[in-house]
Amino acid sequence: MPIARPAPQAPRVIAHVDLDCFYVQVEQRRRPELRGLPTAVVQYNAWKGGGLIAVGYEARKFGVKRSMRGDEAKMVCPDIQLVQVPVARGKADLNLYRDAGSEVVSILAAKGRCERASIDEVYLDLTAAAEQMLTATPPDTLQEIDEETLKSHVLGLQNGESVKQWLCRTDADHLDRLLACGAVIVAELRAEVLKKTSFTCSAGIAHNKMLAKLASGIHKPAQQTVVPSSSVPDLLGSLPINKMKQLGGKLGSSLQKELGVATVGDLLHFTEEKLQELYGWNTGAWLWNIARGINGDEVEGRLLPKSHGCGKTFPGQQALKSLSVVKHWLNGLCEELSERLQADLDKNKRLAHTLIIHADGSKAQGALTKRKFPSKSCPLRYGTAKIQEDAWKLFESGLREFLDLQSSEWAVTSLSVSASKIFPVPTGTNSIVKYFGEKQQSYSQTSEVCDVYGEDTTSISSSEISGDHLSEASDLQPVNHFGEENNGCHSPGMTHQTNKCSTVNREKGVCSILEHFHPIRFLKHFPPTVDGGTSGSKDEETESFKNEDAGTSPSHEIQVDQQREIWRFNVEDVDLSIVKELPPEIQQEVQTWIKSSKRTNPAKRPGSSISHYFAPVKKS
Ligand code: DCP
Repeated sequence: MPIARPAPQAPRVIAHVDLDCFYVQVEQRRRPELRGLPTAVVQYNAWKGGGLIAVGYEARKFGVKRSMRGDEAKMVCPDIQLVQVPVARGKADLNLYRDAGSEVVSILAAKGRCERASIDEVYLDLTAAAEQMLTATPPDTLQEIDEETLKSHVLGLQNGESVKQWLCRTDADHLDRLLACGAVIVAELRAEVLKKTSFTCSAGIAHNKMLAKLASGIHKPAQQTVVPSSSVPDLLGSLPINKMKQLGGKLGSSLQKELGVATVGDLLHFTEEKLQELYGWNTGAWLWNIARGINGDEVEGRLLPKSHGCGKTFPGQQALKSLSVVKHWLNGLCEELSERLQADLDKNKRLAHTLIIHADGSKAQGALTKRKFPSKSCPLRYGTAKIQEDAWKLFESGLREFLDLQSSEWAVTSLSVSASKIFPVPTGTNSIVKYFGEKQQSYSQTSEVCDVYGEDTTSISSSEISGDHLSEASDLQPVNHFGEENNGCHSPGMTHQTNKCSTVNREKGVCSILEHFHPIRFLKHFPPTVDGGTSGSKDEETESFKNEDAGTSPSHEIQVDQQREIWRFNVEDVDLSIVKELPPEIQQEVQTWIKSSKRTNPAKRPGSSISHYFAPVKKS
């Protein structure tokens, strides 16, 4: 759902950079003999020459389109070079393209806050760089303006004014002068990308994300378009409503059918109150804003994806009809996901917290329920075998619900696994309580949306699962569980415990770390194991909990028995350097536990530290 955000107080300069026919460029760099030739990248699936997923601009001149299959493309362009997308584990392997996208991101990020919006798209907030340029070296003071900047398209140029004249106007308002600086900066960045990667890209430069994104697609390939404020009414007045992001679906159709709105500019005929009356307060306000080109969305400083996912479709005859075949494919997807999670951990020191599986399926005709295959999620355990095990349990659980206890024939037509809630590994200033807070938060969050026993996830759609989930919006941000004002007693995300903390501990006069270990019902289903794991059914979990503890002396554990529920924690898992960061009263409390525990049993269990929790399971 779109969110209505007011226009920012100060003007911004935002660029949207989009790589041209991206997969084709990556393949042409890999195989230079393809440069200049009509080229397309085809999906893995040889049927009718494979489906085209990227079409080079030389091939587009012949009328080749992404909707075609290879055979069809050959009919309109006999010389077309069809390159198959790399394949691993029987499905497309996009790592080559992801890595190529990362190369570009690292160049663009040099000039301002950078948000990687998809595998080949980036938003940049260039406000500071543009302000600085305007103060130090505005375009009119430059001895020469480079060719690439002069090739910019400036929307709404009047009376035969040239781009150079527009860029160098000294009587222009501050907004336009900032945009002129933005145009120079983006042209430099695009030249840098070309030099370092050999990729061309196109860009839009405007005062907000929405307008920058609209502009980047107007002139392609290898061009840039500037949107001065004065050109916005004309731009939106001619923009079909379904071309606007978030208006391609039901909302856009409703506007067309119910209100007769054909272009975004047509929305100007409605008051904000009317739009809110029809579509609700938020959506109504958002529609009113976009009609005027107002968009307050921030460029998020994010160079890495918010989630990782991989999936595969099995259309028609390829549909999966037995558990063993599903397991085969699911295992392959989990293996890929696990590799990517591990690479993210190694390279970026980030950990994912939630595993999600999504499937689409069909049932035999005459099945009693029309229920869709539900998405399922659970806390994520690192290690391929564990991800496979958990994903399989999630699938089985989803299948049970899908069939609604009826035994009917079924077929799976798409399958995907993804990992979300990816946060940096807590280090240095992160306290142990933050660490536990996040774990609890993660568990409780997941228990709210779904678990292996019941609810469906609503956070992720199949379309989002096809690759890097750069646009997923539901991720929690890491939370400072030890804010200055709360003295370690209050923890966002643990609000159910806050009252208890303030009442119980006010009586004691000290806030106890025990509060943060307070068990929640969900832990019964997913007890933390030595490696932070979860297990399947309730009975198995209890057993698993015991098994995991089998080699451990009970005296090495803190047992917190509250309300007859037990939360155990290995004392040796406490990283002493982290304990030192806790508030003094809690430090004292933990130190007392540690001392008493060591007195009871001085035996040392090897390799046990909090970092051990994160240690990935070695692949067998
Ligand atoms: N892609 C895909 N399947 C799709 C659409 C796109 O696999 N249905 C991949 C191939 C594209 C890449 O994503 O190269 C980026 O998609 P874009 O929509 O940005 O299209 P291109 O970059 O190919 O072309 P353009 O120059 O029009 O942006």
